[in-house]
Amino acid sequence: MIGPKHGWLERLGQGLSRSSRQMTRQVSQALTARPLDQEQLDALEEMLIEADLGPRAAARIAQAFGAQRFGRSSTEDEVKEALAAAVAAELAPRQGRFDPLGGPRPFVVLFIGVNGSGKTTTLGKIGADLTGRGAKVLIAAGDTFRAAAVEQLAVWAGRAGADFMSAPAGADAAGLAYDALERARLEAYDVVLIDTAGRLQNKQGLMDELTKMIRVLKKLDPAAPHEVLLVLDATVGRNALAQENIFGNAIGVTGIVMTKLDGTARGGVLVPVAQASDSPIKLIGMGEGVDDLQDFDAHAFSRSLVGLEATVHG
Ligand SMILES: Nc1nc2c(ncn2[C@@H]2O[C@H](COP(=O)(O)OP(=O)(O)OP(=O)(O)O)[C@@H](O)[C@H]2O)c(=O)[nH]1
Ligand SMILES: [Mg+2]
Repeated sequence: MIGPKHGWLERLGQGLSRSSRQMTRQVSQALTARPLDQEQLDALEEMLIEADLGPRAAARIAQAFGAQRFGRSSTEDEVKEALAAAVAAELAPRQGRFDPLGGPRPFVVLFIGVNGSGKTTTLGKIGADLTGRGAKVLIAAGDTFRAAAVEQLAVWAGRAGADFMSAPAGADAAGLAYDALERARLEAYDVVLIDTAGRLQNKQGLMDELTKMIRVLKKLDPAAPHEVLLVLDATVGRNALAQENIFGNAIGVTGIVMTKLDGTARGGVLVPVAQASDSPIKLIGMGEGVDDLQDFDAHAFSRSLVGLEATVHG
């Protein structure tokens, strides 16, 4: 887990405000006008699809909503409460826990995803959170393709007070990953965070490199990497689904991080991604700052997504 930051519920609500406006602008008006009928339920389903929730979840949420409120008149808050409950029912089974200090040491985390999705930023936030909680953290710049990537990561490592390893541009990323884990074992690190490239010459080249990184890590520790986080950018909307598909099929992903939920009206896309993926949603990114990463809480997320004040599920 990520150490809960003060005011994270407010930040979640604020971050998702564009998405919640998109979700509920038409919905609330349409559904409070008269007692709920089939025509309104069909319109609701359409609107949920438009809000990127995907056809299957949209159909189920509309059905669950209808089961609760059919034939009754509703206030805006009643609409939102019923919608939040229906969305939470979809997401709760897809919520997972990122717990790098609760497993074996050193705990190895690999960050993968297309270029610009937020891998390096997410790694930096996690590094800072872990050192802040007293962990001994080693960060490895496994993106050896882009020189600027190493510098960007070095800044995050410095800020976090974590140790940092890099290799010359163009060096073998798998070799660096191996060296990092070897050092971490010798020097008793708690966690090793390994960044990767988002783009190489071609897609197959990237998948081959990631597969090789995982293979060489396993030579040192058959259980490593203990976590393979696929980082997806919410602002690309339904494109995130295609990315989940490609990486999920090629690499053994263990958890999803959905980033940039603060900068988009398309936060609803988390729902179809959660359902398409074999691995749960573990973390969400709500901004560029060091504190803008949260554990994924399906209940709080669902409430914020429909514009209700988020609460922690009791
Ligand atoms: N608003 C917002 N911006 C974010 C978030 N996460 C990352 N970013 C920004 O997105 C941009 C790309 O993030 P990076 O972490 O560099 O992405 P990357 O996946 O490492 O990209 P490559 O190294 O090119 O593969 C940066 O400008 C980040 O500050 C987020 O949760 N919210
Ligand atoms: Mg990067």
